[in-house]
Amino acid sequence: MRHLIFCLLFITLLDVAAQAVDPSATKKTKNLYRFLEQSAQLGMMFGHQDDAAYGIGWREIHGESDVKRLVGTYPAIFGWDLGEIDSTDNLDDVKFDLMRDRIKMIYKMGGINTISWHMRNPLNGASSWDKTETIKELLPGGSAHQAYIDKLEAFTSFIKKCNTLFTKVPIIFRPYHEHNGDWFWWGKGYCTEEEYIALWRFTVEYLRDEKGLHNLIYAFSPDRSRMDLSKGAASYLYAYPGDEYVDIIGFDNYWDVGLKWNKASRDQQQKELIESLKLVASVAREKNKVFALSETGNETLNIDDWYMQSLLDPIKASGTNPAWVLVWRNFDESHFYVPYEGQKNAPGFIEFEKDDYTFFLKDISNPYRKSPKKHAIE
Ligand code: BMA
Repeated sequence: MRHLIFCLLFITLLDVAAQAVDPSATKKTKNLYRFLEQSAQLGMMFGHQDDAAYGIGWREIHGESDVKRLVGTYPAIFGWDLGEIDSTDNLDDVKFDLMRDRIKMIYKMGGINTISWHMRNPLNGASSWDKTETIKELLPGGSAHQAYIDKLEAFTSFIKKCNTLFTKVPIIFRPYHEHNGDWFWWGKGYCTEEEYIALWRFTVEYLRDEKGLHNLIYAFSPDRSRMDLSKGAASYLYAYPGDEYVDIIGFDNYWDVGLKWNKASRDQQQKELIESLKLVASVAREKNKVFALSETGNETLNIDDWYMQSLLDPIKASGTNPAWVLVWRNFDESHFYVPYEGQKNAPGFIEFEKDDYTFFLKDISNPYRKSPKKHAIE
């Protein structure tokens, strides 16, 4: 009987399981996607940008991690950025060779890698914060189309260098993030919705169909500060590339968790975090996609009990089950998002890690295997 129930449940899950953008995705990539979907039903993975490359007071030490220093385990999700991919170091001085080695190491220890891309403007070489109207020039026929192809070639060669002897390491790729904001050259105001969509689709098709990369999971991530919660899904879906081109319905939310420009009370911000999570999760549900809080954090963590009260409690209260939450990088004592020993949010972060709902590396079993051990469906 128990066996029958298990089979029925499994069939039901197969039926409703989200489909990845790449039908030819490698088995391990499909398994990872399934893992993200299933593990979200049980808890939320924690991620940290550049965690394995540097932290407060250290750089490039193999095995080191600010998260591990404090709680004894690594994050489950490791964020990386490919800005300045055509050079030897990324925009935050992470050597690409080191990044490649760490990505493989993380894969081997059963962690998950996600890549964002603060891409320099292929049209004029300026930084990603450039405000020149660009995208139309990157599309086929545009004056910088070849320059854009060169970027995608550099991307492809980096992704291939992350392959191990036997595996094309699955990676969650999150390009052109926060595009509803006006701070990047791919943002609102510097291109039309149609152009943004065309660039996204061109990119997916080029990497998947021309370059044969079948180890990518594509994440879409607008910014909460430019979403009008009263407008519902439409405000999230600005320049949405389409269900065939997106695997993860994510969003970046620094706004409702104590950003200095948000003058609303803490209470009000908690309410709006809950509302924003519900809104994006409902889009994900309707589209049958995995939902994630792709970036959040509070720079320098001066707010009391930030991890529990500003982040975890509202997430739990929302009942939305994001697959993961990723906080930004620990550069130095004036720009960090994970506390260090002695910092006032250190005890709260330890509590956050101990909570049954949060998954760090020690809490997940191989996410690339068909039936994850700890997360077997029973
Ligand atoms: C920002 C800051 C910058 C960094 C950029 C890309 O939020 O951390 O210092 O260059 O992200 O990582």
